[in-house]
Amino acid sequence: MSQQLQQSNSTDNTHLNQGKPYKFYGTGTTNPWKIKFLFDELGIDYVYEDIDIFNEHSEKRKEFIKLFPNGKVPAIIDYTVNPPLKIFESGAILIYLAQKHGKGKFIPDLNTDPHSYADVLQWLAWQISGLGPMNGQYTYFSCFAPEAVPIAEERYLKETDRLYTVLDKQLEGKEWIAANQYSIVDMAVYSWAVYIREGFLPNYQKYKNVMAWLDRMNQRPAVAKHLPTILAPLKEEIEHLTHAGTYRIKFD
Ligand SMILES: N[C@@H](CCC(=O)N[C@@H](CS)C(=O)NCC(=O)O)C(=O)O
Repeated sequence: MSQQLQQSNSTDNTHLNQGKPYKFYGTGTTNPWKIKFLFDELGIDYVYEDIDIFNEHSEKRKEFIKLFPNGKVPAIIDYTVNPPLKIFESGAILIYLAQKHGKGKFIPDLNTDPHSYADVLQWLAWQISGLGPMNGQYTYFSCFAPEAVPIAEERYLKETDRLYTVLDKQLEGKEWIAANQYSIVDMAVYSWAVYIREGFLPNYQKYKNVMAWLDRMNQRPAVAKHLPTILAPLKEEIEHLTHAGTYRIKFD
C-alpha cells in the first residue's frame, strides 16, 4: 500500500481507491465514529477498511502502521489531491474535512465569524485532550484492567464526572455544544458520550442536559444510521466483562 501511495504521485490515482475520493481506516470504537458521522453529514463516499487495531499479530494492522506510525484509528487518505494526502488524529481529520467540504456548516468560517470558529476549536480540543482520554482511562480501569486499581478508578471517575458536569453546564439552554450550531464538536463528543448510558458510567442521569442532547443527536440521520451498530455489541460485551470479572462499575 505504501508503495502504491508513492507510485501514485505522478499518475492518475483514482484506480488506487476504487474510484472513491477517500480511504478511511477505522474500527468499531469511539474515535472512528466521529469520522463516519462527518462523512455521512457531508454526503461523501469512501472506501472503508476495518483495522483489527487491538490485535498485534494482525497483518492489516502492520501494513496500517507503515502508513500511519502512531498506529491508531481513525486515519484517512484523501485521493482527490496529488500526491494523495494521509492524515491521522480524529480532531485533525474533522477540521480538515469540515473546512474542505462543509461550506461553514460543520465548522464556522474563521474570516467571517472568528468567535464561532474559536468556540468550535476550543470545545474540540477539550474533547480530544480531556473528555476522550479521561473517559477512556476510566473505562479501562472500571471494565478491562485485569486487576482492580481502586485509586486509578476513583481518579478517572472523578475527572470524567467533572468533565460531563462541565458539558452539562455548557448545554444548559442550548441545542448544540458550541457556536450555537450543530458542528464537528457534537460529533466528537457524542462518539464518547453515547456509551455513558449504556452501562459504562454510573449516575449518568444527573447530566440532564447531556441526556437531552444525546436524544437530539440520535435524531440526526447520519447518527441514527449508525446507532444500531454502535449499541448492538454492548450488552454482550458487558456480559463478557462481568463473566471475566473485570466489570467493576456499580450503580446506585
Ligand atoms: N487521539 C486519537 C486517539 C485515537 C485512538 O485512541 N484510537 C483507538 C480506537 S478508538 C485506537 O486506535 N486504539 C488502538 C491502540 O490503542 O492500540 C484520536 O482522536 O484520533
